[in-house]
Amino acid sequence: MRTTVAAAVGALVAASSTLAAPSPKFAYMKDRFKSQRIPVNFNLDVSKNQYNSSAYNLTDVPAAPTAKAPHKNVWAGLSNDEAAGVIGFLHNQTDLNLTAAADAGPWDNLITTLDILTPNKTETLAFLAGNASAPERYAYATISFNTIDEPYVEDFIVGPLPVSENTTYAPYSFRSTKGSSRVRNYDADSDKTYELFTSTAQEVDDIIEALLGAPTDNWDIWGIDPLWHEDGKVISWVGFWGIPDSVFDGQTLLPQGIYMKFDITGRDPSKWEFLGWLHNYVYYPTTAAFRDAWDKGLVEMTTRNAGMNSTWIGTDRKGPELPHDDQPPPMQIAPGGQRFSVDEEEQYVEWMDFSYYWSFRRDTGVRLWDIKYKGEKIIHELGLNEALAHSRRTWTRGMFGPYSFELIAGYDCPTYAKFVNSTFHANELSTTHRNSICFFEQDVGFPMQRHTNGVYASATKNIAFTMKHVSTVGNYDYSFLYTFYLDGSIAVEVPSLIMLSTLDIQSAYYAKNGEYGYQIHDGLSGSMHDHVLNWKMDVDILGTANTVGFHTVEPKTVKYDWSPVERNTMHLVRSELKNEANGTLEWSKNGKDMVLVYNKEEKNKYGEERAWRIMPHIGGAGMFSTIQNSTNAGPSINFATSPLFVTQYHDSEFNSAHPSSAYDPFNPVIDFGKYLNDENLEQEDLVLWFNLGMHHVPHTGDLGNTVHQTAHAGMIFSPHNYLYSGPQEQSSNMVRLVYNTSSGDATVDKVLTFGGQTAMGLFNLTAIAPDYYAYQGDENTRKFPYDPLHPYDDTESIV
Ligand SMILES: *[C@@H]1O[C@H](CO)[C@@H](O)[C@H](O)[C@H]1NC(C)=O
Ligand SMILES: *[C@@H]1O[C@H](CO)[C@@H](O)[C@H](O)[C@H]1NC(C)=O
Ligand SMILES: *[C@@H]1O[C@H](CO)[C@@H](O)[C@H](O)[C@H]1NC(C)=O
Ligand SMILES: *[C@@H]1O[C@H](CO)[C@@H](O)[C@H](O)[C@H]1NC(C)=O
Ligand SMILES: *[C@@H]1O[C@H](CO)[C@@H](O)[C@H](O)[C@H]1NC(C)=O
Ligand SMILES: *[C@@H]1O[C@H](CO)[C@@H](O)[C@H](O)[C@H]1NC(C)=O
Ligand SMILES: *[C@@H]1O[C@H](CO)[C@@H](O)[C@H](O)[C@H]1NC(C)=O
Ligand SMILES: *[C@@H]1O[C@H](CO)[C@@H](O)[C@H](O)[C@H]1NC(C)=O
Ligand SMILES: *[C@@H]1O[C@H](CO)[C@@H](O)[C@H](O)[C@H]1NC(C)=O
Ligand SMILES: *[C@@H]1O[C@H](CO)[C@@H](O)[C@H](O)[C@H]1NC(C)=O
Ligand SMILES: *[C@@H]1O[C@H](CO)[C@@H](O)[C@H](O)[C@H]1NC(C)=O
Ligand SMILES: *[C@@H]1O[C@H](CO)[C@@H](O)[C@H](O)[C@H]1NC(C)=O
Ligand SMILES: [Cu+2]
Repeated sequence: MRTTVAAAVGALVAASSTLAAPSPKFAYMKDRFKSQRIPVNFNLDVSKNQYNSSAYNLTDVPAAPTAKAPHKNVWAGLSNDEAAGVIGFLHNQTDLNLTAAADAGPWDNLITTLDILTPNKTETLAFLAGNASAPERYAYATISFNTIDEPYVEDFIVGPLPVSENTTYAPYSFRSTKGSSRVRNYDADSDKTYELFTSTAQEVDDIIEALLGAPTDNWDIWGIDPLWHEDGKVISWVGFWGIPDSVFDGQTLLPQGIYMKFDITGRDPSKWEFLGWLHNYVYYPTTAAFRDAWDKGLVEMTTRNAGMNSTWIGTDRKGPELPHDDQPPPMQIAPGGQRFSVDEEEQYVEWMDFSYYWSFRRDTGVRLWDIKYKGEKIIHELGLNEALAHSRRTWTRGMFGPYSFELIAGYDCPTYAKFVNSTFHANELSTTHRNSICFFEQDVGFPMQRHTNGVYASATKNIAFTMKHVSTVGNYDYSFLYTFYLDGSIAVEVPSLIMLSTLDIQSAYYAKNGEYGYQIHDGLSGSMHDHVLNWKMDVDILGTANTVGFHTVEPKTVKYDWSPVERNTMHLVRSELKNEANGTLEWSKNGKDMVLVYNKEEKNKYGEERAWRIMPHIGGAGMFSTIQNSTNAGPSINFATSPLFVTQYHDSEFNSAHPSSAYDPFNPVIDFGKYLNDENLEQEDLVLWFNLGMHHVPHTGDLGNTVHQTAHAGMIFSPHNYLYSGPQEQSSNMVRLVYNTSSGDATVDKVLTFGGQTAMGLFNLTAIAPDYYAYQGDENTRKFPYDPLHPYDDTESIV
């Protein structure tokens, strides 16, 4: 039997790699293979499968295939016309008292963002099953209400679309755990607070100049986000930051170690208060106290973080050139052309036995929908919910769409990738990022399967299909990859490249700081923090009634009839998740649990559930926030408290976080903790929420950028007893070399290629060299007033 042979060969390999000379046992095994008469052809048609040196002519590359989506993409974002209709409709609602975004000041109401309201799954499934027409389209708009003393933001549902006499608007509250998406905005007056920050600093301009080398005007001054809430007061900590003397935006590497604390409660600047100076771990509660200490020579002069005029914050090549590095490196080409099909109109893709739809949202970027494998749905929805950077400061954004810029062919994606646009709507503008999503196949670099024995050597290429986009949110560049493999696996990966962040209060400066990070440059500590990225995976394995099972390997001591002594062995223990009370999970120590999802009614012929397994794949998969019960972010980041959660699906439990929560983190629109109650998880529609990320203690290697190689995390989802064998066996890109075993020297008698084609001929690399001068910026179309023929271009105002 196959497994027996594999086990025997495993032993053989182990023996040969550990022993210098073949042991008698090894020799015996080798002979056994030699004498074995393995039929080389099985039932293959050898003439068809024999290696043909002229198999594939490069001059004859087929055109890229196109797909026709089986149905309308009901998750697709708003079209420009839909967005314009919604904005025009809202401006007509006198109750909202809106000012055009382009004219709005801090005391005007305005529409900030607009997106599709994802339809309820119940309606969507009926449509997908052909039982109902497509769900009506609705938008949701986030409106900032600023004409009042207690400003707030709130989301509104607008629809049905397109706008007609039937269109109405109403607060969007059914997906909030507090029953409302209204959030107080405590930071509506940044123009006025900025005036206060600078005028306060200017009072000690002489000290600033003596400590930092230049007076206040020469520094950027900005505060924390979100603001802190202490004893009912709204607190801003404000720091001095160096202004880089180049195009490199390394400002977050240039904290100057002087901080001011303000109480900016309310909208009346006359009631705001300066609360103190912080320098070198000494807190001065008044400017007078700071000046007094200075005059007495008690303020210690510390090493300056004066890097703005040097190249260390930049990303350009530095240092001696590496050997042979001036020669072009290996590269991948696609000699056979594109082997997947895309329906750009409906945002639908097919590759091998996979198909799915995609959508693009302003808050979370790309999402995948209705992922099918071999014709069966396995995942209804897969996408990012929120990313968190947390230390003594906290940072969440919920805005990955706006920063999903054009990709760099040949670097982000191979030159042969298919590139498509993405569009988002904010500030009454619709912005299209050209070529910001790419699709490509590539050879992963190691075979999907390989084997050598006494009579043959075989291998299957590991060709994977990836969809990718990159969001550069401030100083973080997150690459988001969805990769599909021939063995049925689907991986979610985030290599993130971080223009190093040192946003922590005080600890960013190097002083007395070993407990919070390493000193990484003159006057600079790489302050430690966590990155947590939360994902939603709405699984539907052979129907929506699903169960999570744990198949755990445990040690066991057994007394067998056939053995006089007890034997220490291992066994498989099966259990199932019953209830959301137990739905907060950690990855088990020693990887002993296999976490499976299946429909209990769907067993294979051996009586095993046809399952899919989720497991950590790369790097910081399965991590979670070190800081629990965050003093900064409170319940708004409850999604980050454990590596994996399982909940029962509800149309109302759509996301684990909400972008507006950062305004008032202790009263979040969505408190993910509230999703976990006592609901049943057995044979229900289930959602898995998992975290990827890293505990980031920046070291000198993080300068100027934290690199993708180690700041990389991924999760993988694979068939488990789902099929009767490994589906990679279907790939034609497999070879088997059959040796002649009769003579002493191995010679290859036959090469079986199974229909796979070897590309032959000359490939014109010039024709695929990217034209980097064709890289383009954004295209913006103003929606109010709306004039699609005269797009308005302003690449600065991207939110
Ligand atoms: C090899 O390929 C060429 C060109 O496609 C074809 O004409 C020929 O029949 C093939 N030979 C075999 C043995 O398949
Ligand atoms: C490949 O195509 C070129 C150009 O059409 C032709 O000259 C050449 O004969 C072809 N080679 C084979 C093996 O078919
Ligand atoms: C808004 O009101 C104006 C004036 O009544 C009307 O012409 C326009 O069609 C309305 N727009 C929408 C989208 O309702
Ligand atoms: C409408 O907004 C303006 C500012 O844009 C404000 O001055 C005015 O008081 C508001 N009207 C009402 C009725 O709230
Ligand atoms: C669609 O209709 C069929 C036949 O009435 C029913 O069995 C099935 O459950 C329906 N599916 C959905 C998703 O509505
Ligand atoms: C508005 O709703 C009514 C009643 O449902 C319907 O008859 C009419 O066709 C709708 N109008 C539009 C423009 O959809
Ligand atoms: C940086 O360079 C500018 C001139 O390019 C100079 O004016 C400034 O003083 C320099 N700053 C520091 C901190 O060296
Ligand atoms: C991508 O965006 C550019 C610029 O707006 C546009 O010219 C092009 O047609 C778009 N491509 C598609 C497929 O929509
Ligand atoms: C499930 O949670 C309940 C309540 O927290 C606890 O008593 C029980 O032991 C848990 N069961 C399992 C299997 O973990
Ligand atoms: C979170 O911290 C607050 C304040 O320190 C405390 O009152 C509360 O009990 C804590 N909650 C949990 C769940 O630990
Ligand atoms: C979607 O589901 C929510 C929550 O169950 C419900 O309140 C809402 O009415 C549904 N929307 C539609 C259009 O059915
Ligand atoms: C290779 O491609 C370049 C650019 O498309 C073209 O100018 C050149 O003629 C091609 N060379 C050959 C040998 O086909
Ligand atoms: Cu980091």
